[in-house]
Amino acid sequence: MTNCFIGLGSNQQAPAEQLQRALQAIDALPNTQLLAQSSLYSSTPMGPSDQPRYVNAVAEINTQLPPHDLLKALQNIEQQQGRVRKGERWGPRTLDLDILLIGQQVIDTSDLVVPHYGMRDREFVLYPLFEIAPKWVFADGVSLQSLIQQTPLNGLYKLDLA
Ligand code: ROI
Repeated sequence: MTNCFIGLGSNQQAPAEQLQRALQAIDALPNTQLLAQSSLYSSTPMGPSDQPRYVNAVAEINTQLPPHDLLKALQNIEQQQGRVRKGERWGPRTLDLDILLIGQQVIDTSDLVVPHYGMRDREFVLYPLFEIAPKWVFADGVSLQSLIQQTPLNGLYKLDLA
């Protein structure tokens, strides 16, 4: 039983609904419960700027799935929600599900790197994570709070949804 944080992102085909559906699908995975979810945030695209703004969120789950099984399960959800992997680097996407953290585990394999390699400098990951895990400290002693203090919002704001 391991607590794990997942980053969600979408900028295509009703992004907020994509995230809501993905959260339900994650909660329905075997031996997995959704423990917490952040607000939904509107964020400035990282990468090519000629794409729509993203909706981002972070979820905390408890799962007994081994990391690579969890990765496969998340990739299945991405595909079920119409994700097509195109060649374009950092282009628009219907649904992106990233494993950010699995407790304090460090994983470094060709298809899975945990903690997620880019998360420490992405405001659209740090702020939603901070909402649900304000006391998080990385294995090297760096606190999430200290990262937040040095990371500008870059246009990030909470969506006001019913
Ligand atoms: N930009 C934002 N703001 N949010 C994302 O989730 C996101 N995901 C990506 C890239 C294309 C890097 N840019 C993003 O994969």
